[in-house]
Amino acid sequence: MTSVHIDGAQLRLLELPLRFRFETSFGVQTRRTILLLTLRSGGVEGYGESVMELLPAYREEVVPGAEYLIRELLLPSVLGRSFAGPAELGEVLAGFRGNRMAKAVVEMAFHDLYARTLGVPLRDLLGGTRASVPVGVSLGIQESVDATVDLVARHVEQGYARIKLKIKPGWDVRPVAAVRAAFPDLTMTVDANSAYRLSDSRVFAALDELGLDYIEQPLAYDDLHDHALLQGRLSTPLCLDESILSAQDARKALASDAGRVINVKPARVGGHSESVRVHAVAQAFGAPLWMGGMLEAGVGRAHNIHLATLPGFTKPGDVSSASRYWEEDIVNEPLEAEGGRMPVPAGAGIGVTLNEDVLSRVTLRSDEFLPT
Ligand code: OSB
Ligand code: MG
Repeated sequence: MTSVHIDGAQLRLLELPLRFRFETSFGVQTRRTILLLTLRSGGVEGYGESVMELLPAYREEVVPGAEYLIRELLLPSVLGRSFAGPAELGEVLAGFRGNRMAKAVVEMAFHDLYARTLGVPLRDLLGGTRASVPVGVSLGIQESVDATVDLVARHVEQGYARIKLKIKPGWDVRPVAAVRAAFPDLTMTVDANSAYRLSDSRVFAALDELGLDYIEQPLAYDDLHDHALLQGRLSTPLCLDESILSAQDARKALASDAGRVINVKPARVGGHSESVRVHAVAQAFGAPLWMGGMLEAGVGRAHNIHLATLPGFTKPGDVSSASRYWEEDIVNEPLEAEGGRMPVPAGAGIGVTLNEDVLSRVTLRSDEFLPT
């Protein structure tokens, strides 16, 4: 087993403007604030990108908290040490509770570093096989029903294999029914980001009639119990996103029928190793998976694509073309979908290189770390 010694790190804070205003039930995003971690070993580098936001809206973690933990706790506990693989590094991180998104920055950067040291694509290290992965697109809340139908039409033309519409109370059945009327055969889903309660039975009954592939995270992020009650009343499968932070969460959710589909975001569950365990649980239950997204820039997007090559990721993911999110991405390689599929970036590790020119313009802060 190859041992990789972490001999240096760089942590950058970036601010990247989105090409669109992204409205969900929990708020509006117009930019991403990103922690970009480089781990070094000899001449080799591995990269990790954060997904948490500035405010605790999707889950609890926030950028300043993650930055503090990465600097003061996570990097000091791995710098200057050798690991015989990602599992060994994972054991160190498992010594700290929660904060899975912060840990995932380090865990995923190490996966990339380790795969690049071995000279293999990250996909191979994770047990993936496919050369491309199925992709859909997640569309934010628009200002009118007409604007929603137009936006869907543009993305259908681009070949996305599934359209997901963000919904919130007051913006649900009307836009979704209009899109369904315009596109009777479209593979469609909705994502509520925890905005509803079990008592919103009229909305759920109406959505249940619209031929949705699934309803994503309708109820509270910490409430599997009510999701199970709701699933019992609907024929449309529920998909869990925010509720699943681990393979154990996935097991409990699937065993109690709180959902029948799982959105995997490696950053949400603490990284690739836990994602592979979530995948194994879902496979054991016969539940389909798909790759979620958190509006990632090129590093996070490349990580997600590699993980999505595992065989259980049968439904289209939210790893859409990078050019729809960014005027300029932080990596040199274009990550563009075609015909509803995203090709896996070729080469070792995650298969992308940093665009230092773009990075120099979007970096707010940068710090170097050496073993003490
Ligand atoms: O719930 O899946 C979500 C973006 C930010 C936070 C949460 C979610 C999302 C998306 C966008 O739906 C997916 C993407 O295009 O990256
Ligand atoms: Mg979601």
